[in-house]
Amino acid sequence: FPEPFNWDAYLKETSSIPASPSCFRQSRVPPSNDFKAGMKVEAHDPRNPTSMCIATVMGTMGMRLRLRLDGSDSTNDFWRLVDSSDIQPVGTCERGGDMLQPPLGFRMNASSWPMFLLRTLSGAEVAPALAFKKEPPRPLHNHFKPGMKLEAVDKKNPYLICPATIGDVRGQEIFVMFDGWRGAFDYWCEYDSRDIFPVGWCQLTNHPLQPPGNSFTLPKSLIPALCSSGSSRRSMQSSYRLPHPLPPLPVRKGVRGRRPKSQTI
Ligand code: MLY
Repeated sequence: FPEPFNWDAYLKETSSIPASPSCFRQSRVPPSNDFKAGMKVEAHDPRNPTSMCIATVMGTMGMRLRLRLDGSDSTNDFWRLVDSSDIQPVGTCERGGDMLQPPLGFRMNASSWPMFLLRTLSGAEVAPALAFKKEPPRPLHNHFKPGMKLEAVDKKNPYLICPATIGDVRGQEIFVMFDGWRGAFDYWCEYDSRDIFPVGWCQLTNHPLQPPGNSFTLPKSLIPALCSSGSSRRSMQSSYRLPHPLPPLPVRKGVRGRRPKSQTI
């Protein structure tokens, strides 16, 4: 059984510092999650953001909602925070004189959309207006610096939030690197992305936090030292896309069991 991930110990082991909460577009005191599975909301279609659709809350995790657009298939679920400006109460669209749209890839004939919508909404439980929270303002500037730690959504597996490190900063953009995953899941995003959180956010909001992976790539400069300490040459690999300062070294005793046999250490 994996022990729960402990940020304090990890920050110490890696001698790193967390990005200040003031860097993030997240509320200091996270709002409650008053949504329930089955409730209907209006949501921007992630694949066609100008159109407003009807979505069903499929589940909740911490302050996040797993949403599915009504009339689309189950393979395009997406996640939004309860204080996301991408969601609003059912009826908002119509009150503003706009029309709800079928999702991209609507699984029926377009002509059946009005009837589908009527059926979808008749007798449906809609999320109460009070469940929707105001989106926090964006910080005025990008305060992130390379090496700072954070918690970030894995965009390839968006139900996961994982420990990460700022690898680079360019203007309004930051490079998010997932600790222990050798770059495979890293991405650039805006500093005010809603998918990044201060250290401790998962614990605060009761959302699971993945432990770091156990694959690391070492800079060339450290390879001779390792060779002499008995590692085989095969396991060596030159560095790529290393952040400054360097990512944590994989010397966490007993956290993830033995090293994998692969090229990783
Ligand atoms: N099954 C997936 C999970 C990877 C998750 C990586 N995140 C946590 C950065 C895979 O191994 O591809």
